[in-house]
Amino acid sequence: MHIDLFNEMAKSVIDGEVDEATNLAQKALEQDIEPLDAINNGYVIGINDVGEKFSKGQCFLPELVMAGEAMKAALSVLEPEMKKRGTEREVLGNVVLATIQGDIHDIGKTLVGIMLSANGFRVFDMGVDVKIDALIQKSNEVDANIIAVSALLTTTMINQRTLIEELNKRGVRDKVKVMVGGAPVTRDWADEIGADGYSEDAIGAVSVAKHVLGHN
Ligand code: B1M
Repeated sequence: MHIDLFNEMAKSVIDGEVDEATNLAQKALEQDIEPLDAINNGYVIGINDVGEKFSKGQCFLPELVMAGEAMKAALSVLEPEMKKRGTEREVLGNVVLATIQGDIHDIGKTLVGIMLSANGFRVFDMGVDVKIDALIQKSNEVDANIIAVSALLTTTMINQRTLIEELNKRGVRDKVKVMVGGAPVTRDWADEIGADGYSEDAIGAVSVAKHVLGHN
């Protein structure tokens, strides 16, 4: 059922075709296909394929970024319709996402956000250079299950530690899991600072997020 259309959706993401992804999402609505089916059977297949290829070094960053753009374009057509129909996806958890204080690198963090939301997490992307206090406030406000922080500089990864220390100081460390990532971040660093999860890439961040919340 609708297999050809789903395949075209996956391909539009793999090819990074924003207009095509948008058109196919509109076509799905015209054909009365459930938006959730279009997302799960079409676009998610595409973004996961590109994510896996990227982590194996089989495709380049611009392809991943374009795939993310196509995915976002399709979701922007389908998600409002899902809200109207009351068929919103099962939410696996609320994630407050940011690049940590002092750091303005955006791309990796945004890809992590795309992969997490494509796979069922509700992501509150606070952008870059986000102060620790603001992260904790947002986490309280949206009752976050995970605070996910990216750092690209050896000078800013230290703020991932400060975040965890601050959560401890405020007595809220047990209320939220902390995931860390970014080019200079390693599993050893994550263990040293007491983070709950670490992934070296955006596709891995999905399984780590599921794992820390006990979804697998
Ligand atoms: Co900057 N920069 N940069 N930079 N920059 C690096 C990181 C650097 C390694 C370049 C170098 O010297 N070789 C170096 C850091 C050195 C260090 O500390 N060890 C560096 C520097 C020094 C700087 C400035 C200080 C330069 C200056 O002004 N003197 C400055 C920083 C300013 C600041 O932040 N306060 C700066 C600025 C910039 C630009 C603005 C020009 C630009 C960013 C544009 C933007 O983001 N919109 C930029 C860029 C593009 C880079 C490089 C070239 C590429 C970063 C990138 O986007 N990678 C980078 C060199 C490099 O890494 N090759 C470099 C692609 C992206 C997909 O990968 O972000 O690693 P990444 O994300 C991956 C994984 O790490 C993981 O998943 C992603 C996808 O698989 N991941 C997570 C990321 N976050 C995760 C979170 C998770 C889980 C996984 O869970 C929470």
